[in-house]
Amino acid sequence: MPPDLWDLHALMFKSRCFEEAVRQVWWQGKISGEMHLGMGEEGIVAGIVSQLQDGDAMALEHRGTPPLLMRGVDPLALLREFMGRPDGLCAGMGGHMHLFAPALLAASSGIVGASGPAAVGFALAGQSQRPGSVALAFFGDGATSQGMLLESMNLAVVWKLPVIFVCKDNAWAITTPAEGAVGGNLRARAEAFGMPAWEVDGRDVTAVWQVAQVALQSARAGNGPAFIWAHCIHLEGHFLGDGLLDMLRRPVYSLQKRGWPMLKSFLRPKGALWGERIASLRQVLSNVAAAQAQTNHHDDPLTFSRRSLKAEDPARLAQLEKDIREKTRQLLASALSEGQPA
Ligand SMILES: Cc1ncc(C[n+]2csc(CCOP(=O)(O)OP(=O)(O)O)c2C)c(N)n1
Repeated sequence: MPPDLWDLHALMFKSRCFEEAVRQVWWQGKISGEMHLGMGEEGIVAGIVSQLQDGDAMALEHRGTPPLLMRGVDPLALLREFMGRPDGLCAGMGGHMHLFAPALLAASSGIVGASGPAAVGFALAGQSQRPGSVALAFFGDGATSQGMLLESMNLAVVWKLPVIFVCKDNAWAITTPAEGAVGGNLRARAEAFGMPAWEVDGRDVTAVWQVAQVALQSARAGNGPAFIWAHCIHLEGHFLGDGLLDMLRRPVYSLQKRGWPMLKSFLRPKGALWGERIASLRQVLSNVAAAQAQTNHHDDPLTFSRRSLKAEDPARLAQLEKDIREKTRQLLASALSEGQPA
């Protein structure tokens, strides 16, 4: 049966609104440390997570908020966690990167590549304790050459483990472009390990859903792991306050903060040759341009789903989004008005 785009859009939009609220709280200084959002990845996450069943597991990386929300974690517990509160999902000790929802068999880690071994562990346990279940491993392109991830893929094939390896490829690992760090073709790599692999446009939630359906069926039937390579963008750059995006969004502030140190190092009497300095400066400018391309709303998965739904029933779409916005507003208000628990 084809997926219901209304349901998938609602999942994606809930996640988007929640992360917009998180962004607001972070800029207010009420969340300490870094904050990596999944804005731009929702098409990939919704297309896959919406098909999980009881007993399935998720091993997540530093962008764990959308999958956890879509799997049903209490958003208030998540927001409290990010704010470091003792009544948060992990008693305020995990922050946004190290989350654990035992009832949903979901765990995240900020160690790049660690979702591979964690998913293999989930799948190994699932094979004997929850036959027919699967484990997801979500990771970015920056993790694809990590030894532990490649070892996990190999082990999953050898032991025929029901793992779905999902690469959410935005073509960047912080400021390192994938073309300078990832050799070969990721689909061919996975196939070389002996697992079926698909490449899909992560902006298109329906396309992801369809590929994931085949991958999940295969893993549940005992055929071993599968690999999904999905392309996406990150609308907020690598993390909130991303320096490259900041140069575009707050040029005056950025010039004050970064312009003078950059000029000083550029003009230093000792150091690199002039040609190298100019090349470095050019590299920074081209990274800023690339960061802007990452935030192109034409590539937003919500723009994609909205286009189809608007054509079908604009009033229904407006109402759906209004309701979700209102619920998120109430959630945020209640989180911000709470005192610390005794
Ligand atoms: C083992 C390890 N090395 C380096 C880092 C620092 N680090 C955090 S996020 C990141 C980039 C990850 O890029 P990617 O996997 O493509 O995910 P994205 O942030 O683009 O979603 C790096 C290098 C880390 N957390 N863990």
